[in-house]
Amino acid sequence: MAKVEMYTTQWCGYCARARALLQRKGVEFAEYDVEEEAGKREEARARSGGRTSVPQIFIDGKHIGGSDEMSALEAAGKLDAMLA
Ligand SMILES: N[C@@H](CCC(=O)N[C@@H](CS)C(=O)NCC(=O)O)C(=O)O
Repeated sequence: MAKVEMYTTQWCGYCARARALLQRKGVEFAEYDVEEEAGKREEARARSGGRTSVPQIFIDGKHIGGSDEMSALEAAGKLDAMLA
């Protein structure tokens, strides 16, 4: 099973959407709240090449992007292979 990491906030709708997609698939993921956990906002920005929005999603250390990008991978039928 791939290692999935997601930088989020509690109130963000895109985060809720990304969370729901992974949960629907039964995928476990580590979630870092950039508002609650010290240093995580800066870490997310550094790992994502400067992006400031949440969520920022990583699969096996590879930057996937945000919720829209993960949904696009799902729509293209590519996400399951990355999560396997
Ligand atoms: N297209 C992005 C949109 C994400 C987005 O707009 N997130 C908002 C919070 S719900 C945000 O972080 N805005 C602040 C910013 O862009 O710096 C995605 O699908 O993840």
